[in-house]
This record gives sequence, structure tokens and C-alpha cells, in this order.
Amino acid sequence: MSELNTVIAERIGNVAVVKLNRPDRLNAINMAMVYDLVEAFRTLSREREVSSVVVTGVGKAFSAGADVKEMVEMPLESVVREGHMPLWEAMRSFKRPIIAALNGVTAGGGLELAMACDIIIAGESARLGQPEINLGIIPGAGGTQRLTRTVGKYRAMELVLTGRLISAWEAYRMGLVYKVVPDEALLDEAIRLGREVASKSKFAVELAKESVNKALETTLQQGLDIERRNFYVSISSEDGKEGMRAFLEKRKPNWKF
Ligand code: CO8
Repeated sequence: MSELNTVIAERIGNVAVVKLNRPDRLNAINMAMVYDLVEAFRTLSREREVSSVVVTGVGKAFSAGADVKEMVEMPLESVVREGHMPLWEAMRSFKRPIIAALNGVTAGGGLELAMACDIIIAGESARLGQPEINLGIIPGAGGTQRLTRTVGKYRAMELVLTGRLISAWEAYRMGLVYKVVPDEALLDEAIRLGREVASKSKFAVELAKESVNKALETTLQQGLDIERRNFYVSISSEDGKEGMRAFLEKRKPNWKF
């Protein structure tokens, strides 16, 4: 992978690990990091063997959000023109699962980055929230939308209006993270999950990921239509036929795609 300054990207077998790497700024997301993340996802999307990506932070934070020092100086025109959109587009078009492993403070744009991933797992010392209100601003990349769809209006409203950071366990009880593990086990657990996904048909995983994500983006009927279409595709695909035959013949499937 080409030289990245604010992100470390490495491969552990079929799983890629992307680490936000501005630990002295609690991995605050500046424009350089936006472009490094875009580059990392673009490169990984071309690497066929990579079956899933784990995103985590170096040091004691996942990310404390957008870099306030940079943001306060940005004229409106630059925010609108350059903004963070390339990052969300790169993640949205990435077909394989992205697992967020929250290793500490996950705030503002940091939580929005986590919520743009497909699965969120947290170390027990993680603290999550949307503290933008304390800066006199509001969330700008999913903190009022993805959060509300995930935890419901009243919990989201409390978090967005007070800026309170919650513990990993409170986030778990809200359904905002799927699992809490001891801090020292976090990365291993995220990679283990990535490896488990790697053992499935990549083609089926892509169809499944797209279908689940549509549940948050469409009406129920549109989501059901997409699910049905993807189901038809899966049962007609080579891997689908292979998986069903392998089950009937009591052997391990041999995935091609
Ligand atoms: N931006 C820039 N620098 C930061 C940020 C940040 N978001 N967060 C922390 N830092 C810096 C601190 O200024 C400090 O620098 P220094 O050592 O020079 O004083 C260093 O990182 C360490 O931070 P703290 O000493 O404050 O660490 P604590 O453990 O005491 O506190 C907190 C941790 C509570 C997380 C605290 O740092 C904090 O409140 N940070 C700001 C959190 C915040 O308000 N985030 C929201 C930012 S706005 C946003 O994210 C909008 C998103 C829009 C969409 C785009 C997303 C990509």
C-alpha cells in the first residue's frame, strides 16, 4: 500500500487492519486522515483476498471526532467543497464487511465513522457519544440519523442534546455495539470475527451485507424487494449451488467467489 501518514494499514491473513494513527490528537480526523482512509479503502477494494477490514485506533482512543483545530479555521466553501464526503463514499461503496473495534474514546465524527462500519465491537474502556453540542455545533455525518435509527429517537435525542459520553456497556444495552470485550482482547476478537467471515463465500457475504444495510436506508417494501432480488441471485450463484450441494453431500463447501 502507498505511503499513508495518518493511517496504518496492515494485513493479517485475509483480514486487513486499518489503524487511525494520530494518537497525540486522540486520532482526531483531519483532512489528511480523510484522504488516507479513502486511499486505504480504495487499495483494499482491489485486493481480492481481503475478506473483511477491521478499523481501530492507535493509542487510547478510537477517534475523538473531526479535528476541531482544523475545522475551526475552514471556510464554509472549503467544508462544502472538500468536506468528508469522499470518506463516506469510499466506505459506502466498499463491498466487504468493515468491523469497527472501539479501543477508547469514540466521539463525534469518530462515532459516525464507527456507525458507517458494518459491525461495532467495543473494548470495555470505550466511551461513546456525540459531544458536538458542547462546541455549539451539531453532528454532520450520521450522528443524528444512523444513531437514531439504531438506538431510537429518545436515546439518540438525549445523547445528541447533552453530548454525554456513555460507557461501552451502556452502548451495548442500547444495541449500539454488538459485543463488549476486555480491552486486551479487542483486536484479537475483531480479527477472529473477520476470519470467521473470511471462511464464507465472499459473494454471499457481499449480498448479505448490502441487504442488511438497506434496512437502514429504505422503506420496508424497498428493503424486502432488494433482499428478495439478492436471495434469487444467491441461490442461482455458483457459490450458492456449491454450498447447498456440499450440505446435501455432507462435505465442506469449496467457495469460488
Ligand atoms: N480535535 C482536535 N484535537 C483534539 C480533539 C479533536 N476532536 N480531541 C482531542 N484533541 C486533542 C486535545 O486538544 C489534546 O491536545 P493537547 O495535548 O495539545 O491539549 C489531546 O488531543 C488530548 O486530549 P485531552 O487532553 O482532551 O484528552 P482527555 O482524555 O482529557 O479528554 C475527550 C478526552 C473528552 C474526548 C476530550 O479530548 C474532548 O472532549 N475532545 C473533543 C471531542 C469532541 O468534541 N468531538 C467532536 C468534534 S466535532 C465532530 O466530530 C463533527 C463531525 C463532523 C463529521 C465529520 C467526521 C469525519
